[in-house]
Amino acid sequence: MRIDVVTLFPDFMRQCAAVGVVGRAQQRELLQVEAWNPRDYATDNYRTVDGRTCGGGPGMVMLIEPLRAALKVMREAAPEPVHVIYLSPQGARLTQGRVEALAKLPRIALLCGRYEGVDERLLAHEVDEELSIGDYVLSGGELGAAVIIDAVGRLQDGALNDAQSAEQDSFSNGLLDCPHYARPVHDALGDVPEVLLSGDHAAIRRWRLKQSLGRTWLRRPDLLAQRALDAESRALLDEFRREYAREEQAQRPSRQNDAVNDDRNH
Ligand code: 4GX
Repeated sequence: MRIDVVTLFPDFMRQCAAVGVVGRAQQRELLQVEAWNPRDYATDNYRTVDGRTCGGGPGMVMLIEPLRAALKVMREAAPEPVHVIYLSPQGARLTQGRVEALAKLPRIALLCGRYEGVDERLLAHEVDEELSIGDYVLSGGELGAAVIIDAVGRLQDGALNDAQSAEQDSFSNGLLDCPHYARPVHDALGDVPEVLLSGDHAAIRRWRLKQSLGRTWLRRPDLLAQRALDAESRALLDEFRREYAREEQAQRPSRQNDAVNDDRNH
């Protein structure tokens, strides 16, 4: 897969894509990340890329012309049509489902805005999709682009080792991940749960699924509401909830969590 980034900070984007799993994916030629600087396509002596907002008020807007020229050269270097994504808080929220779909495309481009954003006419004509990485305001689209490159890059076939396999990730099955432990088995911070040392693979699988279900129920009940559970999962979650209620009663006789738990019990 190839990802083109249109950004005023091409070196930063290249460095983001050079580390860890994603950097290795590039070395293995499973992924290619290229950056294009609209400043290189500005035509005036000052290499201007921004202008005052029409209608007045503070702030600058990225100009059509340098972005259009950069996108044109980028598109001409591609044998196939390129799916262009603009990063902004006005976009649809990025999800693992969307990441998985993007990871299957041969080529995407990420358009990074700075200042107050990009001239709306360029967005209307050049952008296929607007995505947000979350409900907060960044100073530019580059960190959003880095998030997409990372999430999509690690899903390229051969990028992950077996041990890191993407199937066990949080969200790949719509649930949060279970807890993980390594040696030592006994430590001042606590012991590794006994079932994980039992060698009983069926019991370990059930324990992990139960923890995933329980954590999702405790921390992200919105995810559980979107998902129909099979009979085994329903039984495991029931077990988790009964154990949790028992521990809660033993440890915290206070009533202050009743409202929260009432919520979860529906
Ligand atoms: N998820 N930003 C875009 C420029 C901008 C300003 C106003 C449109 C309107 C962001 C996010 C994000 C900061 C990128 C503002 N564009 N990107 N930039 N949240 O906050 O992706």
